[in-house]
Amino acid sequence: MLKIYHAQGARSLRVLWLCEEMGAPYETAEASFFKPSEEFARANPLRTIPALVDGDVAMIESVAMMIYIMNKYGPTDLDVKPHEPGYADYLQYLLFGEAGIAAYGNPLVATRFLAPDEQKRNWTVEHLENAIVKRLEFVCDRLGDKQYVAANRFTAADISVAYIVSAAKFAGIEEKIPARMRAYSDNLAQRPAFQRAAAVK
Ligand SMILES: N[C@@H](CCC(=O)N[C@@H](CS)C(=O)NCC(=O)O)C(=O)O
Repeated sequence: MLKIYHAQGARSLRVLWLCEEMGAPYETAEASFFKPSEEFARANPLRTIPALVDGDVAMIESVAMMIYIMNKYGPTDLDVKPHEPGYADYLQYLLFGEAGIAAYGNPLVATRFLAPDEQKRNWTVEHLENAIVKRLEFVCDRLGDKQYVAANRFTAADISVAYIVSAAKFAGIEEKIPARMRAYSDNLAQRPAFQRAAAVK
């Protein structure tokens, strides 16, 4: 069975949400930044969350985990196939959710919680906040009045992109999330699978 090292609010939410949508069986194990268990440190020597163990497979990248689970435990409509309209958008947003958006949040979280007080509002923090907002505005422009980022249906790309709204409070950018982005994410948050995943401690 899939074992997902998880902490509430961390990117493991993406993986749990996907499993809940697919009905893929999984168990969670506690992952802590501050007091990593030996088991978690073995599963992910970088100690970033999530980590995934499936038999002798071990993974440390949340979007790659989603792709792995869809391919291994699918088929699922959360995935868009090359012959389907929206395939290129799907791939782009699936990766953009992490590489183009959430990754910018890590230095913000670190600076907010770990930097000395006089360095908490530095040039880089402002630059990263603006970079995230600019990218969210790009997503909002492309969304227009659609509910989903690709293929006119709910896909793993939505899970990838929407994660930033759940993480915004840790990065200190809650107030800066564009209203359209919040509406998009609020709509997705009504999905029972999201609610089950978000409730996992
Ligand atoms: N690209 C990785 C990023 C993982 C990551 O940075 N997770 C955060 C929590 S959501 C973390 O562990 N941060 C602590 C650190 O960077 O040391 C993924 O998508 O899984």
